[in-house]
Amino acid sequence: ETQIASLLKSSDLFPLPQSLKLSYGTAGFRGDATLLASTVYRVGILSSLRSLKLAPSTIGLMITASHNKVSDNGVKVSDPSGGMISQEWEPFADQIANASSPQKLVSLIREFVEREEISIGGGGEGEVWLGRDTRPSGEALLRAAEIGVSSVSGCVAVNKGVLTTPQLHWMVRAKNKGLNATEKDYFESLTTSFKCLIDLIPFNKSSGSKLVLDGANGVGGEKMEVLKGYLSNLDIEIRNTGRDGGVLNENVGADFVQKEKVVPLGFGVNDVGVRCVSFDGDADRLVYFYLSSGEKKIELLDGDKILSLFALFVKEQLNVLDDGCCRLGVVQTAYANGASTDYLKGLGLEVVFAKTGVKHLHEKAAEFDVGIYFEANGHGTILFSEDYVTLLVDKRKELSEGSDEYNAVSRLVAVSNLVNQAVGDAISGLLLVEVVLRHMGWSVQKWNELYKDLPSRQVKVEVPDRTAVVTTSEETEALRPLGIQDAINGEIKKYRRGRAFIRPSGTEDVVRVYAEATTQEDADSLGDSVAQLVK
Ligand code: NG1
Ligand code: ZN
Repeated sequence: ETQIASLLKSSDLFPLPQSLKLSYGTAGFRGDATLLASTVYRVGILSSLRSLKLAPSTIGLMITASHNKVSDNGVKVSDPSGGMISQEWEPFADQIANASSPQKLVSLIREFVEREEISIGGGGEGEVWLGRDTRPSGEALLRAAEIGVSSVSGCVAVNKGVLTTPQLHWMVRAKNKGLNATEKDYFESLTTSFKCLIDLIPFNKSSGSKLVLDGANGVGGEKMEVLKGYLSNLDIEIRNTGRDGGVLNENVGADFVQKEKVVPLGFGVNDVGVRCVSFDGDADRLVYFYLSSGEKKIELLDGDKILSLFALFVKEQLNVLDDGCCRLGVVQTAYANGASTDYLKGLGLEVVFAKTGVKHLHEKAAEFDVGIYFEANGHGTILFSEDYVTLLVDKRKELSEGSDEYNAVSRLVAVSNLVNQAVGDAISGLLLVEVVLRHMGWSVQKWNELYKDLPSRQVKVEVPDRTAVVTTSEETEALRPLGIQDAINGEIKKYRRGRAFIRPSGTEDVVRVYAEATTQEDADSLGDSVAQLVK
């Protein structure tokens, strides 16, 4: 009863704004920051319950709206593994976020606690680690989260300050594994494995040509500056750190660069030919690009191309080991450029498709010994199963130091330490791209030639009810409205290498149309005619 009184009292501090309807969606709750205090407070409560349910365990709560505009904010929860919170808890998240009064909120919590058999007020074993990006609204929202967390008795909130989303996930994962889990440990783990990979490059030991980073005026640029202090062998210039007056995600960052295919602010004619990379606002996505002429248009190396580079490198090591028993797989979504899928299949790789949203890709990648996943927008990582890493470490003991096999095993183990095993991470992704390019002796232009993207086009269609569109599990075919897929197929048939699909967005109130063909004109025209069918 004291627990209930405490919840009623604290929830009075955070009334629900009228007309707010929230859904946990593909990437947590997001919206205008001024409306989110009650939501974040409630997610604080949920995180505490999650921690008690899985006791003893630490849960992560991240305050960010990623690539969205600076006046937005959002909140998402990390499970002890460092992955997104189990999808089984999403309906409860939706319910409490939308509960219309403190009484309603408390009764929902009460029911849930009973059903899930969560024991509250026991030994004080609940712990939630909080992080936020650089948004000005983050500080106050973090306080709301702290109040939510500690209103559940026996739970403590630990403020970890400004972090990238993947840093918080990494730290939560490490903590639950009983490993060193500070931000410094994160940087040390990355730099140690990066140096190890650089030392394993057969010939070229040069520090490579200069890389220029667009930090999206967010947390990523700031953290890369810290990391730079740990590294002597990475020549990197960091722009759009947010300190020079630029606005978060405004005409900068990975989302802007990938969607608009033009240079971000702060880049121009002087950068022609230079290798450049953009992070998004919370540094869980990256895309590379370069300027081939003095114009604004860029050559984009998106998530698909990063995936292809990584797959090639991992495959090369496995070939050295002649290890037929390692199951290497890659996971893409329907948005992956068809040319990338052809390329990957051409390498003899197993390619599987998942629904949009990294939690779906992550799940499928985890089924392999080594599973590589990327969304075209630059969010992805490489997952190594624990059994496979153990096998590699054991195998290395039998190999003679310096042999090709020994080096290949060492590279794979180092990659498993470098690449964030919890979520996609722009910082570790950048380090691995830099390693692989130096290993291959490739320029960014040479990397871009792995395959040529098919022209594509995306259209957003506003409809009265986007849930009227229901798709197959891989989202490549529409089951509903009845008959629409036949009509889409009819359009596709008119184009050489035509491909198109529709799906309801998980983050916006629209139906998305994707179209691809051999010329831009054809892709545009296919996209437009499919959009007409949706209207
Ligand atoms: P929706 O709105 O469900 O298409 C978008 C992106 C996803 C993912 C999520 C989360 C596209 C086509 N979709 O999802 O890849 O990043 O946002 O941020 O880019
Ligand atoms: Zn992001």
